Amino acid sequence: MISFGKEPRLELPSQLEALREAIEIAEGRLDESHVAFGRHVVAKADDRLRHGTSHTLAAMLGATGSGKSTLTNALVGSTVATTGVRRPTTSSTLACVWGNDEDFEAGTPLLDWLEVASRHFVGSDPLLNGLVLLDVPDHDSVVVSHRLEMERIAEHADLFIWVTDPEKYADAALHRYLRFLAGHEAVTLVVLNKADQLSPQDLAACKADLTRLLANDGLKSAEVIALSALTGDGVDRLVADLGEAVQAQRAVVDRLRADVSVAASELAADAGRSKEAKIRNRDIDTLADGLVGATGIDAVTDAVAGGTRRDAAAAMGWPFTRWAAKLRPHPLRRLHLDRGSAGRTSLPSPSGSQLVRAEGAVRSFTDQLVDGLDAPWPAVVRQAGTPDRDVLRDRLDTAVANAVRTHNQAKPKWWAGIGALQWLLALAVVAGFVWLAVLFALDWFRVPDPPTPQLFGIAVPTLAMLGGVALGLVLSFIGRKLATISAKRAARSARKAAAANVRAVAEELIVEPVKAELAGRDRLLNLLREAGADPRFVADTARAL
Ligand SMILES: Nc1nc2c(ncn2[C@@H]2O[C@H](COP(=O)(O)OP(=O)(O)OP(=O)(O)O)[C@@H](O)[C@H]2O)c(=O)[nH]1
Ligand SMILES: [Mg+2]
Repeated sequence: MISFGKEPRLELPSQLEALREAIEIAEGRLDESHVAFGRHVVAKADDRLRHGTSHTLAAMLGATGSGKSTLTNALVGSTVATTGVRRPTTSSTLACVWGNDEDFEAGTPLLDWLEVASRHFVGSDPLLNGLVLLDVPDHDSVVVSHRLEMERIAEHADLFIWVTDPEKYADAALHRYLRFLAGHEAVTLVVLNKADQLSPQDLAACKADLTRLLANDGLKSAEVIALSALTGDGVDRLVADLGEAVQAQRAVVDRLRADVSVAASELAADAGRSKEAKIRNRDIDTLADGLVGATGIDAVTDAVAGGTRRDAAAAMGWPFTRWAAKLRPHPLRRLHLDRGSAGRTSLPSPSGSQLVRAEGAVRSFTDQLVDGLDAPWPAVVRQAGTPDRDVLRDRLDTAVANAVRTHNQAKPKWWAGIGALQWLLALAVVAGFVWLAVLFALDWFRVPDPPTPQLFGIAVPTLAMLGGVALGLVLSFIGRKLATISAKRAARSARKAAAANVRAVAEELIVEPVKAELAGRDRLLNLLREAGADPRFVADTARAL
């Protein structure tokens, strides 16, 4: 009996879809040959399903002389296949089709796809209608083309009938193929032919031995059908099994489902075990901190502080010396960081050690994430989370520059107040000076002095001039002190804004790609499970069929 096994969770179309999507993710990440095998399986399944499931391609496979052609004739009921003593006999595949005329017609595209030219129309048999029996060349003669043809047909068949005999049933060549078929048990029949050559006891022993060997190959529930193609003994049992398979029209789907499972299993073996890799907020903080340190942020905040002090001096300084503050270039403009500037800053390029620190921060971030993940994910995640050095440098530079450029560089209102006071005091100084100059001139021309008002016993012009100078200097001293506090505050908030921008860059260039890679990995593992991955089916050589 063909065992159809446990009903898998998903039907073939869903399994195929899962494999198709898994391959997209696996591309470039998992073993290239396994990805290629998966693609091949999907393409073959699409091709086979296009021809429907009403015909079942049953391939007669086995060593030369095992009796494949004789058994074909026995099943057909007449001599359609050449049998012989001279080995090997069959050199090209013969297809025998059961059914009515329409069935034969309908099977033509399928046989064209299979590229089998010799076709025999058997006729109608209610049990076997829909069966396409393929008498295939051997796999073990010296003729290499026979083996290639056998493998080609086995690749496309829906059902395998492995024919062996008491002499050859333990041959390594046969069991090498059978081992590839782990996972294909539902579509595998094993025939022990030439039963007529053995006594009932020897036949039972031989059958038991072959059953044991099959179990070793991974075909644990395979049943051996002992028969004689020559005498016809036991052939009815094979006919019954074939009839059941053809009626159920399940072999096409079961064969493809087994292929999909094998392909998924190989990819799953590459993809490793599933293990959660969580990105914590504090890890992103540490990463962002590490990157801020690599941006030359100190030079920037120094420039912000210096710029603030310079602006404060220009706004609140002593009017008679205020112009001097404007002679020096503005620190922010010098770094190309003033409001309205664009493009790269003139910050010095990060030093070697700064870059090493930045890359170290990136590496620590990815390293702790991939710790404990199976290959290839540590390398894949590291690569996803390692931005190009120049890109990272440019983006960090822009992040810092934008933070400062869009940062509030407006001058506080109280600066204007103190500035106005300074002008008033300067006006008093000038007025006092002019007044005194007039008095001096009058005295010089011996014109009698007009009465000069006094305050606290000092002439008002003198008081205005000296008091204005003294108060102006004191006010500019106080202004400088207050500007220092403003400068510190501005530097602090510029640093905060720059750090926020750097964090956004870290999220975009490092965290998000890493997240996407980890999500892709989880998705891939799920898809492979859906496609029917099973560790028992992993045999690299499965693609030989
Ligand atoms: N005694 C005995 N001989 C058989 C039986 N089946 C086949 N033979 C003989 O085994 C020889 C080979 O049979 P074939 O049917 O040509 O074998 P084949 O597997 O098609 O061989 P290739 O086409 O070379 O791969 C022939 O001489 C058959 O008569 C059987 O059940 N009993
Ligand atoms: Mg033959």
